[in-house]
Amino acid sequence: MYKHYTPVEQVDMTFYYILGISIVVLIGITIAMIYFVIRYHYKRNPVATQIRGHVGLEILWTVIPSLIALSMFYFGWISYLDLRKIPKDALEIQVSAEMFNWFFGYQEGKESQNELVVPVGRAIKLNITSEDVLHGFFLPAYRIKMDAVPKMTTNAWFYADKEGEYDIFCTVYCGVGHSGMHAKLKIVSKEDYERWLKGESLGEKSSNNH
Ligand SMILES: [Cu+2]
Repeated sequence: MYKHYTPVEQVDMTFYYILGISIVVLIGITIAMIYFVIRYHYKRNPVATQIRGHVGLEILWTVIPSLIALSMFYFGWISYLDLRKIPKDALEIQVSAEMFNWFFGYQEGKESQNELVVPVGRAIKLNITSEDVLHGFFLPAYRIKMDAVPKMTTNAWFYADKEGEYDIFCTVYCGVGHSGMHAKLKIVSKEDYERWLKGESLGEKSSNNH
């Protein structure tokens, strides 16, 4: 039913769903607590009331929270599946982490450092690895976070739907330069991407902005 949503939208909807339920539960519990504190204050209720078990109530407060927890899992699971379902026509880019830089390798033999350049309107598949220690590839704009592990390749993908610049961070403490280990994702037009692959720099066009 929500198949047409992107993984980004799905992750966000799951987040707001869980946040919404948390707020409702927080308010509900707080109101109940205040009510009980006042209603059963010792002046109003000098002798403690003994309450026996109530099967109906117990079933209710077991079943309802279970259904809520399961629904949270369901939305999380659905969005996770789409984050893992890499489109077949995705453009593959090699990502390699090394203290304290990100290196990107493109099909045409082109390489770049701390600058991931991709054409707009394409699904991008990242094959991520590390040359030394554990790093974490984090692209918050596309809700992607994936470990970069030495001697192993992990994958992540995103749909480059909008031209622009986005931050890439390392999320695993990997040494003294960890906090400075970031890169930029640059989503450019198809033509700019082709030109860039052939060796032209991207800056030439954006200097028109001045
Ligand atoms: Cu790192």
